[in-house]
Amino acid sequence: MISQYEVSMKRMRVVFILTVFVLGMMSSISTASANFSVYVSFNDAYYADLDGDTLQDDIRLDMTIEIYNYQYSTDVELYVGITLPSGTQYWFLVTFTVYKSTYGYSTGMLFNAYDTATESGWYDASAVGFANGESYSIMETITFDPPGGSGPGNPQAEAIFY
Ligand SMILES: [Ca+2]
Repeated sequence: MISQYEVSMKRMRVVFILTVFVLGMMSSISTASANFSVYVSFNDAYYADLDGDTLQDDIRLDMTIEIYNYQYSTDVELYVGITLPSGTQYWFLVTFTVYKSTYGYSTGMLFNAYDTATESGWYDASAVGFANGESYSIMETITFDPPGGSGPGNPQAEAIFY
C-alpha cells in the first residue's frame, strides 16, 4: 500500500506554523463550499510510549484520509496540529502524492507525535488537508487527555499509512 504514495517526509521535524496561518485557514474554512477534495477524520487519539524511552509522552492519532481526486496525480498537503493544555501548539506538515485515478479513495494513517504530551490536562488534535493547492477544506478536531509529565527532547513526528 505504501507504494501508492510518494511520502516525501516520513520522519519530519516540527513545523511551527504561526497563528497567522491558522487564522487565515479558519477564514477560508468559513467560506468553504462542499466540493473540497480532501477530508480527514479522526478514528482515535491517545497517548503511549511510542519511542521506547519509557515515558508515556507520545501521542498517536489514528486518522482516515478521504481523497476525491479526478486526476492521476494528486498532491496532498496535510496539516496536523496538537494544542497542549497551556495553549502551546505544534503543527506538522505531511506532504504526499497519490497516484490513482479513481474517485473517492480513502486510506488510514497513523500519526505519531513524539515527546509532545508534556502537560497535564486536555489536548486538542486538529487536521486539515488540501489537494493540488486548493484553498479550502474542513478542519476536524478531537479532544483527548494524556497523563502529562515532562518528556525529553524536541517534538518530532512520523506518519504511517495503512
Ligand atoms: Ca516516550
